[in-house]
Amino acid sequence: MARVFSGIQPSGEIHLGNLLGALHNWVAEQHKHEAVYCIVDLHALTHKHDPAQLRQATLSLSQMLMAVGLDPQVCTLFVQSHLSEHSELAWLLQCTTSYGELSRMTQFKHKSDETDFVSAALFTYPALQAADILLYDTDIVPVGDDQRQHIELTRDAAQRFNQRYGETFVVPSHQIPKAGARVMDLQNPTSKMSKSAGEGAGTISLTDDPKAISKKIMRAVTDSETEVRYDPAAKPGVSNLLEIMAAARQSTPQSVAENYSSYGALKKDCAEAVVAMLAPIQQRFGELSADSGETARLLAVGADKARHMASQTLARAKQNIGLLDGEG
Ligand code: ATP
Ligand code: LTN
Repeated sequence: MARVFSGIQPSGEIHLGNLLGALHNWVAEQHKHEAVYCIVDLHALTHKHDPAQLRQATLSLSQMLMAVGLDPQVCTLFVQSHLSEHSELAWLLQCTTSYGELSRMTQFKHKSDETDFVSAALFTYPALQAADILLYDTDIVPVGDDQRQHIELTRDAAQRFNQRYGETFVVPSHQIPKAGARVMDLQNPTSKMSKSAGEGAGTISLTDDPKAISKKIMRAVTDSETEVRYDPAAKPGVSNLLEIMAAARQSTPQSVAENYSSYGALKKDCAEAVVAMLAPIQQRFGELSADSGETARLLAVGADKARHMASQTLARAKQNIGLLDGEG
């Protein structure tokens, strides 16, 4: 059976882009394949953070993932830092990934422009991401469009390692959804909706109440024309609303566009579709957040399952790269 792996950072409020670009696919994949999902708290350390907030965000993100539909009985759900294997393999992959490759990553260029302290780990971030993926002999990585380049780098790193040191890793492929792969900021529709940049009028958090959701969508930036048409280059704001509706209704942006002749009607229906989609998620999230003890227990079970898979791959990689066996 094919194996699916993906990760999400506990770096801020989880938003509509995360849901449509990644999590919907995660939920569907858990029933089709063997699925492993990781809350990548080590990745969240690459930028400025508050320690207490990070701990809380990790807990509440795991509850939100379950509320969205991840079932810890069906998939493996765990926290990255609960396993030392991720950091260990990341070092081996830093040694088999070049400075030039890492320098070409657009996420690094973008994030390093936004901060005054650029950590070394922000630069080597994709090697840790490659370790996450390769540890689980992953075949498929469901992600949003922004992660395409990181998955390419993972493939290159796996192939290079295999060539230099013998067959060690499965070479994975990305899986990017047709609608919702790149949800844009509602106020700035040429930038992606983002956790770290978010929490303003341009980002819909999965915990926003119906009033806030409607307000944000009704105030979304569009353009000075009136025609409802899917054309992301010429009409980024309107196309974003069409994408969101298409993803919420399992349709295509082009066919959604055919039903509208005014921006007002499109916005109203888009807001309704988003509110209806989030209502059951918010209710389950409320229930799950009431029992943090149970969440911690489920995450510990997830970490045990993950360790069982990851330790075998790490041992193989250490052996093949030439490290002396320390077991005696
Ligand atoms: P940050 O802004 O802090 O980088 P993020 O919002 O990009 O965070 P991640 O944890 O990095 O969130 O990503 C989790 C998943 O959500 C990834 O698969 C990513 O591709 C997807 N994703 C993130 N933002 C969007 C978006 N605007 N549209 C579609 N998918 C997205
Ligand atoms: N870099 C990703 C988060 C991430 C990830 C992963 C995604 C870390 N490890 C492994 C897929 C597979 C991001 O910024 N969205």
